[in-house]
Amino acid sequence: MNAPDKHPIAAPMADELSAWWMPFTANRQFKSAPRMLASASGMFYRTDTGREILDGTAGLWCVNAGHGRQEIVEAIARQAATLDFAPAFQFGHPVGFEFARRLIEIAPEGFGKVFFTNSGSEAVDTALKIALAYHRARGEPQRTRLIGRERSYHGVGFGGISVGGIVTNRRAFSGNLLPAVDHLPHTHDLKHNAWSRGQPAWGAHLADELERVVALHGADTIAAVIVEPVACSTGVLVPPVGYLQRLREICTRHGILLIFDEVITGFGRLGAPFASQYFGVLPDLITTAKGITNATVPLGAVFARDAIHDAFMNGPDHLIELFHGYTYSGHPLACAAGLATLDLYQQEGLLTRVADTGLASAWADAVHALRGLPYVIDLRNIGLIGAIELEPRAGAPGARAFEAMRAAFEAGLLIRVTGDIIALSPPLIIEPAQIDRLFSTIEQVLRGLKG
Ligand code: PXG
Ligand code: PLP
Repeated sequence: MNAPDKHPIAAPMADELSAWWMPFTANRQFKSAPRMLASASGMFYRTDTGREILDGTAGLWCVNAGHGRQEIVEAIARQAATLDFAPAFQFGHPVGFEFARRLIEIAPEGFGKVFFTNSGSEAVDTALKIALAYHRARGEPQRTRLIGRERSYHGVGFGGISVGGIVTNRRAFSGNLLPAVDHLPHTHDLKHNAWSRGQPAWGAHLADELERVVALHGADTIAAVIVEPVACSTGVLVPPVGYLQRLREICTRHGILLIFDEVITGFGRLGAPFASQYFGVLPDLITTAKGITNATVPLGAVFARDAIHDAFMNGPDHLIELFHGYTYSGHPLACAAGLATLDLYQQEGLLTRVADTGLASAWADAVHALRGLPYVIDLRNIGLIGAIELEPRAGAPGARAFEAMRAAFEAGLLIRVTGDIIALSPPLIIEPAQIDRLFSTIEQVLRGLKG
């Protein structure tokens, strides 16, 4: 504790929050009026002042089984005491293999392999790299181009922001994004698909834009197309009827891999384990994270069809087949948390609860009952996801929804906003009375907006 003069004691309060440079946050605004979540249980957070906050967003689209689940807490503690860490490069551990086997049981048909990462961003970068290396392994190394979509979010790695379609996430880094990338148009157009209940009828033809991109660049230069089956972060853009099927057909016709980014849609959000099963469309690779451990320990995973993996399994058997991996790939604590999470999902039927119990349709009714409230210009829903699009305030885009987010928090409800869109995605354990409470709070907030 020498040289205290070089480490002046911070002025209390203001500086207590200064050290954490917060992610995707208006740091100065937050630190001037913090919204502090101190504990959580079931459907609720509790603030540092003891106020109860209904979780309308499953944390950040990830706490699918609700908060503080004892079985997961205990599994993590047991694993930490048994095997805290083991290298996964050239060594292995039982819980990693067991979790991969269990995941395969709920995966879409033909998906026999799992590659572990620590986040969705890493899962996306991993899937893009597998796609490039796959074509090389098969003798088509010139397939290097990656096709993303406007208004898509694929995390924040350089790969993910390159194929991603959010200008604010790209602008500051635009000199050094991946070079061989193109984008499809997004499918959201209020002139044609406002007030859609579930999938919009209009818009399947937008998948044909992939044929234009193929004609422009040549199919033999394109490695993969990556899309979120439902684009969630940019405001809940639900795929038009037939759109994903058409993307699949075009990719198959041209030997292009199709990657579904299911970081949000995986693990029951739509009422099936994966969106691939919900929509009846089989991609070649699936990226996941978030709900895979109920968000208790960071973990991501890429699911691969056997044929993708098997294309790498040649050459001398002492050689590494894929030069890729993370120190914490398949971390024992994350795998133990994931196994306990899967047990809960299965015991409580959570991966299909939204579809099986009529929850999706009660949810859709509740979302669309907001029609006519102040500033609401669109409502949309799918599975246990809802979006309320507000008319932007003149000259201040985003301000109205930001105000709604702050007001909702004051009223005891956690919502997520992007631009002037409110996104809702509560834990899959939500009960009807809590759906009522959620939407009556939203109604009160919208009626209270100051203009
Ligand atoms: N792909 C998709 C489709 C995602 O939704 C990622 C990749 C990246 O995952 P990680 O674990 O690296 O964050 C995501 C993450 C929001 C919000 O409010 C969404 C995400 C993350 C944070 C906030 O919409 N999605
Ligand atoms: N940077 C350095 C200097 C490293 O040694 C490593 C891993 O050994 C990394 C980055 C990558 O870290 P991780 O494997 O956790 O992604």
